[in-house]
Amino acid sequence: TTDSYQTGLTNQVRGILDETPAWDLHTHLYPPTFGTPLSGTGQSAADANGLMLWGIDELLTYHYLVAEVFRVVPSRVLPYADFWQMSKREQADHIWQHLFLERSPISEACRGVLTTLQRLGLDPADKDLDGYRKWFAQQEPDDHIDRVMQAAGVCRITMTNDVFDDNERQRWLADPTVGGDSRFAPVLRFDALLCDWPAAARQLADWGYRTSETPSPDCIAEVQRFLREWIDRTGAIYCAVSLPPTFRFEGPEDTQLSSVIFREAVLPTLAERNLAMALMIGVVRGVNPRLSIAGDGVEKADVSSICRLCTDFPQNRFMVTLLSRENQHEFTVAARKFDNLMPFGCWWFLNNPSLIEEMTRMRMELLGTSFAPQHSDARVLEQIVYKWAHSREIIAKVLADKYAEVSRAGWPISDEVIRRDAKLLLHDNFQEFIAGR
Ligand code: RAT
Ligand code: ZN
Repeated sequence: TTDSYQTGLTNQVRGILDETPAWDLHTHLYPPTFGTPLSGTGQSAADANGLMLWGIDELLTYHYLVAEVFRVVPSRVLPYADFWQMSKREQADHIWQHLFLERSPISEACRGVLTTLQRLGLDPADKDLDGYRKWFAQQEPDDHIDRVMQAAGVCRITMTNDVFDDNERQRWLADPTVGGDSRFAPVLRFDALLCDWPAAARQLADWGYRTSETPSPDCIAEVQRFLREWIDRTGAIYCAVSLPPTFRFEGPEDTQLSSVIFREAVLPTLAERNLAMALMIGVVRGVNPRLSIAGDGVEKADVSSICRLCTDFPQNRFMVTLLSRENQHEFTVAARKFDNLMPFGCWWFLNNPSLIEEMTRMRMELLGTSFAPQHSDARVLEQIVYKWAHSREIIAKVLADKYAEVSRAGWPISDEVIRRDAKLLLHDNFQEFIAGR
């Protein structure tokens, strides 16, 4: 029957997708060389400001869950400042109590913790937070990364290396080999250059670059020198910024300082180095600043600015993801017009099953297999397990529907065909795009 044919096909596609290694093209994860705040048994002393976040307390205090717990225990009851003063462990206890024990953990971020525990071989039904803590404390971080990548089906993790984050910057300066773990690919991130040029100009001047608030040709040359030095130091495979919904690019006449920096310093340097530029557009920072990193929101971005960039800079390649659902159709159509534009991922507030399905379906219908459907945006190592498990399931479902449609039109689908397409979607489209092929 058609129904059992469809079920068989979905299982076949799911099986192949599960076996196909994914290159996670945007995360906030780091190898142990950047320091790890949770010391396992095999590990030297913990580094309180270490950047490699992992373990159950980090999973439970993910900023998505911080936002959710304040809906249940409002700041009228537990003031924001009191929450932020709690230790990580106390925050985790609080979130576990209110979002997992006293309510059902059905939000995507809660469910993610369950999937992660389960796929690491722990039993969510134990509801034994201290038991989970013991298990994580027994893991040696370096081996644990291998195990987690295996469980997630991820063969490479892409970092976000923020040059304006002092904690991270110092680590690159102190140890040139800090980024040498081949499981992790570096990405140079510099939001401040495009979001707050006057502040960035002062910072660069402090670091010894001859920058000024009004970008003269000399200043542009200095920003280029800064970018080249950090591209070389990190070995970045692409460069990235996240931008507010108000971001506009209006061509050569645009006199906004950040546009001048983008046009004259950033894009020419990237073209010279053959590096793609990732733009993540639509975040409104600090809608509720008292929630700190959990307090950002979303608004619609301007797709015509992306088209303008792709037109004016044919020597550059743009990887783009937009945070607003309302932008997705217009943006996917834009991707049909520009071969130097690669749509990627279902970002942040869009990383929910219903929206992933809708976006993936639309992208396949408009772009075939020529896009990068997902990235994890993981901040805590083990999150790649659930983010990829949940997304693979949806990508499989949509892909199977599409295969069923073409096979009804007489086009044969085989394991080999599915394997080829899975590899494109989870790995090769991104790899080829950043390589400039
Ligand atoms: O998804 C997130 O965790 C956000 O907080 C941001 O990191 C966002 O993904 C970004 O890269 O700016
Ligand atoms: Zn991110």
